[in-house]
Amino acid sequence: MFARTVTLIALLPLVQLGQVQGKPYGRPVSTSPRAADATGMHTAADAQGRYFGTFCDPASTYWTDAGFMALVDNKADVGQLTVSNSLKWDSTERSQNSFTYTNPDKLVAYAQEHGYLVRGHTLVWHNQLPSWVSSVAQSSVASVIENHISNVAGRYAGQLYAWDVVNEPFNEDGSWRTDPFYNALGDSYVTIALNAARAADPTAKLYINEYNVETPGRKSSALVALAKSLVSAGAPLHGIGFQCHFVLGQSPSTATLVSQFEQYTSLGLEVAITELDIRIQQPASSASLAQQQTEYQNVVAACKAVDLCVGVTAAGMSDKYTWVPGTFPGYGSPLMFDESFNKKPAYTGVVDGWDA
Ligand code: 9MR
Repeated sequence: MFARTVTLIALLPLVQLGQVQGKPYGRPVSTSPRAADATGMHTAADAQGRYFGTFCDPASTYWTDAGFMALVDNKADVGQLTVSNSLKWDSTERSQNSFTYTNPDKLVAYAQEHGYLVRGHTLVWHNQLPSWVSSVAQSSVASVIENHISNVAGRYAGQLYAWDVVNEPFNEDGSWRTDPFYNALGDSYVTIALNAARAADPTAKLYINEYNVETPGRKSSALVALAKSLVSAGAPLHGIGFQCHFVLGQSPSTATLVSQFEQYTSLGLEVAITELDIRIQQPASSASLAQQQTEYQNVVAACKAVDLCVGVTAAGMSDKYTWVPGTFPGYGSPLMFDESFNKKPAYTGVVDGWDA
């Protein structure tokens, strides 16, 4: 297991980590020949020129759980990490213009030392916002966004593969969330945030990240319209993140997901699956775990089928550490390893999704 001491690493200006590692992430990959014996979740992805990764955060109790971190340390299964909480506004700028980076620094240093791609999550989101942001005069909201992004994205310039610049802008009916950003600036806050992120970090891919846009509907249509508008205006938008938080039995087919992805890749944008989990009504059974394997395979196969789908990030590795039961009572078992860190059938589903 890697020692996770924070190693002082010169913050050398890095070209995108993917290119530094010689991987073609972020650009169309041809039907690259499949590597022989790609057995891990990331080795199978890498054989297709993509990545497989997971949410990970030093602020979480699992960071000192050796059994769990052995899963993250296994480069055959994990090639990318997303900071799941410590880069959110309530962690980085808890009070105005006072910034804290202890845990993101630790994660980025660990990733650089051991060769993981890193996704930053997230710069502008209605949730996990410190209360002071809601008290900012509307005339100052743009400068508050720009200052936040300049500081946070600027600190990691050249070190991240991508940022979720804007997270979850829409309501389920496709209307805009009425958060402090939209209330002050209308939909222009998105362009303001993207431009600020581009200025702060010229190399990271800039994403809008959303959930419940994996099937056709008003929310999906709203996001497609936003993407088209931003692309036609020349805004620095590079990708769309599909969170993919699914309920067993209700996850989309491979064909449906491919169609949803292609609404963006047809605009020249890349896509990524950014928070994949498939929750099961408890207690899980051998039948539901087998179905979960099939659904994981279907979802990963959709990414593989779309050249501009650059990778899949799961919302964790083990059922021991997941947000699901606390948010969806009666549901659990959403991930690829069980609570004792044993592989579940879902693990095989991921590998087979890349190898299909
Ligand atoms: O994984 C995150 C969990 O640790 C937090 O407690 C939770 C707070 O809302 O947020 C989880 O991640 C969210 C992500 O940032 C955005 N998509 C929805 C995820 C679940 O809420």
